[in-house]
Amino acid sequence: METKEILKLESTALQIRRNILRLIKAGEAGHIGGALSSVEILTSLYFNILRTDPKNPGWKERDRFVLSAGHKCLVLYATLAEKGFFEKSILDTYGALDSKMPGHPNMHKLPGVETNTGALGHGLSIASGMALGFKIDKSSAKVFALMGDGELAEGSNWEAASAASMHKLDNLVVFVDRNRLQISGPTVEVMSYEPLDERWRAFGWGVRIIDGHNIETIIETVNQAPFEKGKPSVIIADTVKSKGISFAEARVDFHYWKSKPEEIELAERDFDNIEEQLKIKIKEAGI
Ligand SMILES: Cc1ncc(C[n+]2csc(CCOP(=O)(O)OP(=O)(O)O)c2C)c(N)n1
Ligand SMILES: [Mg+2]
Repeated sequence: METKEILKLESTALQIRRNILRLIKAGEAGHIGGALSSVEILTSLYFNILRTDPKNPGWKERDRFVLSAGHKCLVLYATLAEKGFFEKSILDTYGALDSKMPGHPNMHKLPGVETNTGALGHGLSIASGMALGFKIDKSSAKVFALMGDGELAEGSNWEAASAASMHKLDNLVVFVDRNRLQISGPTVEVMSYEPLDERWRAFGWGVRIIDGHNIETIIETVNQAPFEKGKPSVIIADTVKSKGISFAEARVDFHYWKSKPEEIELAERDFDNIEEQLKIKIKEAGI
């Protein structure tokens, strides 16, 4: 990929982080950790990979994105807003009773949300059903899903994983956001599913392990899918929970953040620093 394109996507990722903070400011709380760890994944999907049309969210041939770990909704809302699915002012309604952006995504309220999620362990079944439907319809549309690593403790996922490989759903690409934490502690201590790559392979999937914050790697990896002929693909993305907010990074107590105004200010300063670094990179690249 061209440096210019990568830096543009990194700037978009920063803007999505700023949108997430705007949501937190409005609602004064939210699932920040898993939202921030998956910013680069959603940036790559919505700004490079997915065939979507924000002005026509119901376009039949569009690719589908299923946010299986629905509590990560802040990153979905922030990305859809950045992509132009709706006015950014809606971000300021987060936390209000009648908001189109509830604590878990609702497809009947907000354009661009493909399915309702929040109860963990259902998204992979939904995504597999969509992918099977596209096969039956002989559609070229693809299905992408994002799961949390803690979410994998739900047994229903493994039933869906078996079905997806049995039905040869090579039009399905799943990300596991491996930030190594879930709600109450490290995933390996709460309910370990390591080694994840071997487990997915045993269930009949093509597997890649990547740096989940490297946009170029994410895009190049997705472009290689299906990784194995006739198999669904899973990308295990190694990430840092709360990535971008220095005082919250890799801390389980920031799974859900009840924010204080002075913490918001600190987070804004972190984002300003990221912006400064990006400006230097852009200058160095002569863009
Ligand atoms: C069926 C179900 N059980 C429990 C919960 C409560 N819950 C919300 S988030 C979470 C932890 C998820 O961890 P992970 O999938 O690793 O998400 P991330 O680290 O990306 O935030 C739990 C247990 C839920 N939403 N659904
Ligand atoms: Mg996790």
